[in-house]
Amino acid sequence: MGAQVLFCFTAFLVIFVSLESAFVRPSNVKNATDFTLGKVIVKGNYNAVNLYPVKDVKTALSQLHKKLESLEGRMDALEKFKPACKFDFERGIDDWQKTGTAFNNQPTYGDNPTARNRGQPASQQGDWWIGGAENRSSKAATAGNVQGDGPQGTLTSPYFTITGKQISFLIGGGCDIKLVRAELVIGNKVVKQATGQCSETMTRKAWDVGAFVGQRARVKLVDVSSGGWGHINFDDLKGDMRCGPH
Ligand SMILES: [Ca+2]
Ligand SMILES: [Ca+2]
Repeated sequence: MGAQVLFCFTAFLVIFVSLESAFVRPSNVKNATDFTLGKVIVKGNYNAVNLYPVKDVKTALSQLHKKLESLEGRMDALEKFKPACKFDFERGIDDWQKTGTAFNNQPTYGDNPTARNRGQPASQQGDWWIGGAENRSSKAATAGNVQGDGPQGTLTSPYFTITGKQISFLIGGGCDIKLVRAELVIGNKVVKQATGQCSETMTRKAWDVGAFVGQRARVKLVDVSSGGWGHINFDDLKGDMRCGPH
């Protein structure tokens, strides 16, 4: 009987020592189920998972971090291959968003002011442009038709990202910037404005946008006038800008 007790005690001692050596707890273990690996807190029954030395985990996290940085660098590199933004309305108003009725007939085809002998050529880029007072939304429509200054509304571009110092555009129509204008909008803030010269003829204007590199922006055409010269003309927005979600 004494020999049996001694055998059982010895067997228990061997098993206990084996278990303790198999599951070495880190010094910062507060209880049997939680422990930390650097800043990583692992919760649960760690007897049921594989344990790795802290050094290995830190090495693995460092390698993962480097791979993520490399991937981010590649995505930045791909960004440079995206085509630059250009809004010239040669294929319609694209994804520009309308409110009100001022821009219902847009874009306008051809030099419609000259077609009605206005004496102020539109000087548009290509065949299509935004002519706030015009009413010629197809080649087949009667040349020279107008909707006049009465309608009011806005026309807002899709988002683009500013990538450099300058964007430019053709602008004409009214000349009261309080009533008819183009705005550069970043977030909900208007950071630049421009208007025409009380002539249907568009001329190129540029905005210095160097302070906004990397920011998402939109251009908004505004017409809140129904009086004389209560319209805005616009075309060929281009420059240091890229389209897309970034
Ligand atoms: Ca055009
Ligand atoms: Ca108007």
